[in-house]
Amino acid sequence: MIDEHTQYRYFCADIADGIDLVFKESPRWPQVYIDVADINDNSPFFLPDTRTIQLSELSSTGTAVLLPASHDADTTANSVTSYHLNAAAELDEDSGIVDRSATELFSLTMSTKLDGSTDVKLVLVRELDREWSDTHRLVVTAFDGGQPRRSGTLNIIVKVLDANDNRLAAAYDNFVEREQSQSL
Ligand SMILES: [Ca+2]
Ligand SMILES: [Ca+2]
Ligand SMILES: [Ca+2]
Repeated sequence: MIDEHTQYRYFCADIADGIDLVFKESPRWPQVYIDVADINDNSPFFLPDTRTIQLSELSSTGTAVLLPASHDADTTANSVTSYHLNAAAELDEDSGIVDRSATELFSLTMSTKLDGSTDVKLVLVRELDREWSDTHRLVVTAFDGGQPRRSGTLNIIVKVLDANDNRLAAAYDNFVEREQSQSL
C-alpha cells in the first residue's frame, strides 16, 4: 500500500509482468517490488463465434481450414490451453438428433506460431457425401487452464457442395430413357 503521508515521492515504472516501484531518492531507502498475480477472471472466446465453411464433396481427406482465433485476456495457464471438437446438438431442430458423424468426418489440429499464438484448423479425415448429408454442424470449445477452468465456443457449419459423383446412376437413367424411346 502506497501512503502519500509517509512517502510522497517515488518513481514508478511498468514492466511486463507486474509493477516495479523503485524508491530512488536515497540508497538507504528500500526497493519495493510488487508483482500482480493473474487470476482466471476471463473466459476464452472466438471472434467471430460462428464460421460457415463450404467444402466440395470431392474434397480430399487432409483438407484443412483455418478457424477463427480464440482469445483470453488472462495469461499463461489461465489462458487457452486446449481445444475440443464436438458435434452440435442442434443439428436437426425438429428431431434434436445430434450429428455424431460430424466428429468422425473432422478433427482438429493445433500448431504454435512464432509469436506464441495457436493456429487451430478443422481437418477433413473422411470423405464427404452430399447425397448422404449436405450440412454438418460442429462446436469447438476452447478451455483455459484455470481453476476452475473457463471455456468459450465456436460454432461451425460445414456446407457440402455437390459434385457430379453419381455417374452410374446418370448412365442408368440415360439407358432407361433410350430403351423407352426405342420401344415407342
Ligand atoms: Ca486475469
Ligand atoms: Ca481465462
Ligand atoms: Ca453429388
